[in-house]
Amino acid sequence: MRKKIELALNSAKVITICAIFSACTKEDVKMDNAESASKPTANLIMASAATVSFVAAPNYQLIWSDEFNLAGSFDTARWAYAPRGTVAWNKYLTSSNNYVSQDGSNLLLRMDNATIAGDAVPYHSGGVRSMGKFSIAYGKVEVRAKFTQGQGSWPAIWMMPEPATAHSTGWPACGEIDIMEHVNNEANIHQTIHNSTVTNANGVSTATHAAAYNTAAFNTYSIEWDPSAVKFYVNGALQYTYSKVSSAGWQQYPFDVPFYLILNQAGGAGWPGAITDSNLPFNMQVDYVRVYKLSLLGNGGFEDTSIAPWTSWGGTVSAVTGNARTGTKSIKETGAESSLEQVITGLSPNTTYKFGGYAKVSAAGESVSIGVKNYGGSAVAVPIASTTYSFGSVTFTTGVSNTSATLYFYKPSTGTVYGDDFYLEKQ
Ligand SMILES: [Ca+2]
Repeated sequence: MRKKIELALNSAKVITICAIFSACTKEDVKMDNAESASKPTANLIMASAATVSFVAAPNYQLIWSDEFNLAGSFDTARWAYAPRGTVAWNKYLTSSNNYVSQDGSNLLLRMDNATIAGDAVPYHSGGVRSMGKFSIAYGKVEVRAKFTQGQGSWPAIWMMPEPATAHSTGWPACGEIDIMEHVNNEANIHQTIHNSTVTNANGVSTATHAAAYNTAAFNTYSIEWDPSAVKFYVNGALQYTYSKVSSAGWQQYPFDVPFYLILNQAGGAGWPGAITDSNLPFNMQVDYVRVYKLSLLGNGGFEDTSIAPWTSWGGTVSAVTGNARTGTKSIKETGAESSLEQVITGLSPNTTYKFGGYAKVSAAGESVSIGVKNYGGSAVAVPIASTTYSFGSVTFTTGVSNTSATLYFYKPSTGTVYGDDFYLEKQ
C-alpha cells in the first residue's frame, strides 16, 4: 500500500518519492501536507550560533496511531474488545478473532449469523475500543475505512468520554462524538454530536449531518476538535461544525474532557432495523487511525534530520532511529546530566498553555522531567520514571508581558531516557 512505503521513509524524502510515483492518491497528498506543515524551517530563527528559538506556529503533531499493518490479532496495547451489552449497538458484540482481526493491511470488523455453540444470539459482530488505553481532549482524529452496505448494517467510528463520570454518568448528557455512522444501503454517512441539549428522549440528535461518501472505496473520516468547536470532515472536506455557545455551560459542550475511540460493526437492532440475512456478512475494514495534537512547537516527533529547533546541553542528546512512539525516531538522552530545550517565542501574554509529551527510562530508578521555565513564573516540571512510554504534561500561564518560554526535557543524572510526541497546546 502506498502509505506504507511513505511511512518507511523520512519525511524529507516524501515529496520526491511522490513525484516518482505519479499515481499519488489524494490521501497521500494530504499526508504530505501534514508532514511538511510540521517542518520548523520557516519558523526557525538563528539568532546566533548559540541561540535558537522557534516562533509558535500551529501544526498537527501525530501523537498516536494504529496502521493495523500486522496480521492476526489487534494490538492490545492500544485496543480491547468492545464488550457485549444490552443496547442496540453492542448486543451482538463477540470477543473473538473471528469478528475482530487484522489481515496485514487493515483491521477487519465482521458481522454474520454463524451459529456459535453456547452463545445463542442470532448474530455476532466485532468491535474494539481504546478505553483505559488511550483517550484525548482536543486535536484531530482521522480514520480511513471502508465498509459494506446491506439491510440491517450499522458500522460506526465514534468517541465516548473517559472517565464516563467526567461530566455526567448519564447519556446523552455525558456527550458522544460520532465521527462516522452508516446504516443499511444509504448513499451517505452520518456525523453527529450527542449531549443533553441536542438529543431528545428517543436518542435523536438535532446536531447531525449526512454526508456523501465513495460507497465502494476507502474514505477518510475525521474531526478537528478544540475548546470552541468540533468540526467533521469526509475525505478532507468540512461537512459540519458543532460550536460551543460561549454563554452555555458544559451541558451544551461536554467536549472539554478526554474521549476514547470505538470502532465497531453493529446491526440488526435500533437505528438500522432488522437484518436481511441474505445481505450478510457485513464488515468494516479500517486502514488506520491517526490522532494529532494542534501543537505550537517544532519537531515534536523528532522525525527531522536534526534536533532543531531544539537545543541541548550535557550528556549526549540526539534523535535516534528506534524507540519511537510514532514515526521511526525518538529523542535519546544518555550519559551525564543532560537536557533538551526549545525556546518558543510568539506566545500570547497572560495565556495558559500545556506542554505534554511521552517519555520512558531504561531502568528502574532513573527519571526524566518534562518542564517549562522562563515564561514569567516559577519553573514547573513533572517527572516520568516508567520503563514504558508514559504521558506527562505541565500547564503554565505566561506572565502579563511574557511572550516566550523555554520547554525542557531534563535528565538529572546518569542513565538513558527516550522521549517522543511532544506538543505545546493553547488551553
Ligand atoms: Ca517519533
